[in-house]
Amino acid sequence: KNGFLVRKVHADSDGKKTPRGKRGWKTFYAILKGLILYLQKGEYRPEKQLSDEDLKNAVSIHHSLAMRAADYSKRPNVFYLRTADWRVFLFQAPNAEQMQSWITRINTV
Ligand code: I3P
Repeated sequence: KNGFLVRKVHADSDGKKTPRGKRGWKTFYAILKGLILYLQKGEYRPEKQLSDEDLKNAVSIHHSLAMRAADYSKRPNVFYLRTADWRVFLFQAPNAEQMQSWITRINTV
């Protein structure tokens, strides 16, 4: 599954709150391949190679949990992703259908 997602980093590994200055929303082209969610920056081209920075932003979704961010009302279509190492991301999808589709795909790999 691929598509644009806007990401906010809420907690770093071990659940420690991400410090101010690193909590802003950023747009990525997301590519879910196997157990890795790749987050590619910049304009999307199918043939584009992942940069070193893209690889650093990649998230393992093994033993992760995605759920609708029912308590987050500043933006629509936002879901949480909690990873096995207790990082927490918020991702905003372009619409409700895409949000649900990402949640289902992440939780059923
Ligand atoms: C963050 C940025 C986020 C905001 C976050 C800020 O600043 O303004 O948009 O989250 O608030 O810390 P920075 O880019 O300097 O990290 P919201 O959009 O959810 O308000 P937060 O610290 O209360 O999460």
